[in-house]
Amino acid sequence: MTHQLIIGNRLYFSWSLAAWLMVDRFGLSDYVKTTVLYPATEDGVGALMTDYAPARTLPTMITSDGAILSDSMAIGEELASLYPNAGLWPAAPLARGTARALANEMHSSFRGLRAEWPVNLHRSYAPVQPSESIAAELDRLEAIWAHARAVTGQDTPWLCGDYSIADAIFAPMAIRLANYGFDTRPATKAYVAAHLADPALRRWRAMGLAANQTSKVFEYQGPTRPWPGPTPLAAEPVDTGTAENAACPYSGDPVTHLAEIGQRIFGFCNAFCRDKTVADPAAWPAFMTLYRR
Ligand SMILES: N[C@@H](CCC(=O)N[C@@H](CS)C(=O)NCC(=O)O)C(=O)O
Repeated sequence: MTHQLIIGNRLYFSWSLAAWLMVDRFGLSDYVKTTVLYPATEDGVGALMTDYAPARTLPTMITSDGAILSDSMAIGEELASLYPNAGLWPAAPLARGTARALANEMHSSFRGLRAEWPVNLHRSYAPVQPSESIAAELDRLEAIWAHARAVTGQDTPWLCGDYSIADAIFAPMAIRLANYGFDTRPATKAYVAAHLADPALRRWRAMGLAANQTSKVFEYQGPTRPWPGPTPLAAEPVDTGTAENAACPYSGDPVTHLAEIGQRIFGFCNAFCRDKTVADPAAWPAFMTLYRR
């Protein structure tokens, strides 16, 4: 039973990130095949999606039964129904109700932040002074995050106990706060840092960096600063050398592309597998199993 998730450019498309996390973060990647579209502008999405009508926005999931879900929360809810044991929502009613309320508020609100501070996975910016309306939205964001933690009372980095749809849908917001330097108050800083360190989010970013489809259209104009997440292991593609491994850690196919990682040579079955690993080796469990051997 395979579903198809259609997403946008991983460097910029925030709702696509949320939906993809609802798949990858809950171990559902074997059931959902991902297709990436690269519209030249946000207005250009619909023109690329005529095969998926009536969907015209990203993300869209087409289920194995043919249901067309062109909305990130609908995708999350359907995945939660299809895979009830995957833990997309918390099991306990108090945590689940709180997670649902927060996720839906994220989905229906925070329009100022969404419009003024575009998400960017390949660069961050010198801290930006929030406008009055954005400052009010930031206060609201911090209030509901604090509320969720207080009522569910669990000692995890996430909002309602274990990572849930509520965290997946706030991941782009956490990146925004990091992008524009608003991750300063202690609880917010810790939550943003947890997202930036999360291996699933790091895999998404690594694939965006590997695809390298940068576009000025989606960029905020302002002075940049280094990426605020964990520094990846040093790695680079190389043309010559002998790989330690004969088979690609992902596909098991013969090695054709090489990278030097931690002063050792590893091989992969295509350029994308190599480049996504080079972008952040520690994000990839199959590679790290090989690396630690
Ligand atoms: N409510 C939708 C919003 C999706 C959305 O607005 N996606 C943007 C890209 S992030 C898009 O496809 N825009 C093109 C358009 O609206 O024509 C969801 O949650 O998935």
